[in-house]
Amino acid sequence: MDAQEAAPSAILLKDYQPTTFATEAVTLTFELADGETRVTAVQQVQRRDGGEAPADLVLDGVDLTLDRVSVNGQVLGPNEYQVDETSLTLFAVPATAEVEVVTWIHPEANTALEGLYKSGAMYCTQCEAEGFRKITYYQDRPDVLARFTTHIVAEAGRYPTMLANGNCTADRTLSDGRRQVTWEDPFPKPSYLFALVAGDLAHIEDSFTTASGRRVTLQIYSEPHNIGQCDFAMGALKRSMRWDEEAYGREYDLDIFMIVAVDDFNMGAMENKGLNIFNTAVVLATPDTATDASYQRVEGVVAHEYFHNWSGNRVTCRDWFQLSLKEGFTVFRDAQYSSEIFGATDKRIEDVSFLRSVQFAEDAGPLAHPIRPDRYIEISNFYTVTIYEKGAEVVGMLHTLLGREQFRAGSDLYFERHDGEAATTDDFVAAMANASGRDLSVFRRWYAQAGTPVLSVREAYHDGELTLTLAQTTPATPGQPEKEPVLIPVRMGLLGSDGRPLSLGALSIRSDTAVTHQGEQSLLLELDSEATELKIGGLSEPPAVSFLRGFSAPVRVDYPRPAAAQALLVRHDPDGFARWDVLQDLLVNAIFAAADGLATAAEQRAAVETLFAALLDEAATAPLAAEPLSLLANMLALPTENYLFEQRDEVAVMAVVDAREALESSLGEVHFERWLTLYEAHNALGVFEPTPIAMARRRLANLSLSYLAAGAAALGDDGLGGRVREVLFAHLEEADNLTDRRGALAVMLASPLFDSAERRRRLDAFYQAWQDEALVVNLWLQLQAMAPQVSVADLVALEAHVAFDRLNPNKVRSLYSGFAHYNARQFHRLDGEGYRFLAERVIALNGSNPQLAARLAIPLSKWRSYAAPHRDLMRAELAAIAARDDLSKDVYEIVHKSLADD
Ligand code: B3K
Ligand code: ZN
Repeated sequence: MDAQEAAPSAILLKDYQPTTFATEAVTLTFELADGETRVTAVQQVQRRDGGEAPADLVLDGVDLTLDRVSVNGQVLGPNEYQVDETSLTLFAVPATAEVEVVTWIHPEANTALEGLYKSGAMYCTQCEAEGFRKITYYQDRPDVLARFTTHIVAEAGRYPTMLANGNCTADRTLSDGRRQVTWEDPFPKPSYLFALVAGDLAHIEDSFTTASGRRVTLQIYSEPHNIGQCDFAMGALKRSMRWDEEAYGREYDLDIFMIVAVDDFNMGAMENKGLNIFNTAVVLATPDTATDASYQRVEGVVAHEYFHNWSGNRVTCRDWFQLSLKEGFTVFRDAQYSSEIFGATDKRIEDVSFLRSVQFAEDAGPLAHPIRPDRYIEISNFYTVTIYEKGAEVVGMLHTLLGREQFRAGSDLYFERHDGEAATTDDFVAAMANASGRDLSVFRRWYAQAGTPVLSVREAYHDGELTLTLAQTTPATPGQPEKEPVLIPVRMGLLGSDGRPLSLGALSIRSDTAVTHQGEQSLLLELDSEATELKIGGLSEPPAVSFLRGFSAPVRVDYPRPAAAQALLVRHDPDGFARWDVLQDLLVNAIFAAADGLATAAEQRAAVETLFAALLDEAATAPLAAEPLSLLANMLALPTENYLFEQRDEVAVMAVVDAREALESSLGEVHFERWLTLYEAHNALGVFEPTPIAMARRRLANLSLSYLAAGAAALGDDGLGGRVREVLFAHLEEADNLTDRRGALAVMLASPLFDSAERRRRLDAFYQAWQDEALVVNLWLQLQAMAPQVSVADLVALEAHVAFDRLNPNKVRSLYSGFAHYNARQFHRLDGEGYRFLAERVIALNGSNPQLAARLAIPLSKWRSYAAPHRDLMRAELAAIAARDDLSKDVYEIVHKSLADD
């Protein structure tokens, strides 16, 4: 097969056509047995256009062994149908017909974890996006909505737990002694929401009474040894159910809602109707097995999947180009929810950090695509930060522009109009436009246009008047050389030189674009053209401009501001997000000044040190409350390496990593006593609680530890070094939770205060203590993969460790992605060994789990943003993958796009 022949073809949005036949109902019978599972699918199909003539019915199917197919009870002969690698075509099917298809499948050999597969001894499914076609021949697309009945048949006693979507309507013994359990889902749904689980599972149970008084049974299932770790998720589920009623008027609709935790899962979780399936990593949580970040993730993902019951299931997507319709909206909803639970500023900073380091990078690289793409080769590659996180930002901008009440009216209208339908992103925007009466035609460009807009801002002050000149451009992205202006909502305010916010009502504000007051101290500016001016008169001095508060639009801002104004904003801006944001900018510039050897580097570092002194003093006197402490914990953390890399073209990796470390050391050194005070004030809080205040305090304590270690090493004082070592040992040994253990271990693995023998001892002891907890062992693998001195040989040794399993995505991500995403020093080694290690793993996984392999390759796709020799070494590895003729569509698409136009 030559490469040309092998090139998979793209699916295009413009080719969308509804199917000829609707599938109204389907009854599935699964006969589960070792080695061979038989699936019988009986489908009621009907021509959509009311026509009476017979027509061909095309069913999707992959990796299936067809046993027989019949139409209206007649088994078809060989010339009445045709099978190929991806479909089964039945010729001349009557306008209304019952189609029965019997297939054989092999779940135990399914390592791709799509369709029906086994995780340990348990059978489970993952059908989104196109997994159902690996179960039976079916019109496997989201705009075919059918009522599902599922019979699960297996040897009695073998699988005490047998679950599917909907309500359980029968449980009986068949004449041959096998057990048959029946589930019926009254809500028509696309096949991607189908789910089945069979195993010997434990469960916890609770209930929830909906606003209209219906009692819903809630169950969480897991393997028996994990069942003690499900209570937190149950609490999160009940909180989410209440919240969706209150915030969006959405009630749950079945009598039962189930979550099943599985170890082997490609993603986080899946919103199958009434039967969510979760990766154990986002459902299990106890103090010893989950970090604070994991607790937050469990809360957020449980909510996210639950919220999909409306935004995704009741109203689903017409086609996969509309994926952001359900994902962007649901991420926005779960972020609103988590903001209420954990604190709005903290959540916003976390989300924006992620967006700016990962999504902006994607949008600036060869894999850039709009939130509503118009072509794909493999849809699994489009579950991206752009579809999810940028999609959520776009929904968030609608919320900002419309305001809370009109946004809610738009959401109500959207659900009312499209309940039970498969909709488009256009439908969503139309509902928002209709409910608010706003013209959203310029806004819609966000859906079709890729790339991150750059907003340039220049300020001038004369005679009591501030003029802001604003201009937007969006850089070209693959396939989109020309861009149009988009509608950018900018929230802003002004501060006087005393640090007080100015009252805007008393000032004269003029602009050729819409400006609205949001309270006394904040404006909302709507930029919808390439350039605009804002004039604010009646000022008594040049103000400090607090710009893009709360990150009101997903744009890059190029706004050179006077240093004094920046320092003032860092200290006094009432918008916590803006304080953090301005400080990030100062830190980024200080690090790059050092990396580039600029003459101003020392001065910039000194300015940062002065600001840190003020922030550390603020921390010492701040009230013991979550909001101020978590903001300070965010502000005192240096920008991540990935965020730094994203800020420049042709990044000289080691110079940046060194400069970042040097800044950490000098901040640790000059403020050593302050860090110690901060550590002592917030460490060891007594009994563990997963509350926002306790989390903020643990963050401050752990952050202090890393500065203390860096500072002690920089000071080169043996006495201080010894003291910090003891503090770290105690932190590790006395911890009653995984956050603190992880914090101490991570510092030990990076700090020169520890030698390799000491590190080994601590790692071994940690493994001994937690070897039975898979999630903790994964964290142990990841910590080692991230350690700055880990060698490729060490990684290979870890692959051979009993704790590793190449078929388990969590373990693969811990080791390989931990290394490629979070270990800049070793991944970007100048001998190219880090890149080769990753590329070889991509090739190894290409056959067993294509989805996972494709994701693993993504760090290499960014080769153009690094300086030589990195870029050439990375490209060579991509080329080596691309040269193979056995690539899955998933990996093919990523590597070929990454190399395009080269
Ligand atoms: N909808 C699923 C993602 C499925 C991914 C399939 N490759 C999880 C979520 O976004 O809620
Ligand atoms: Zn989702």
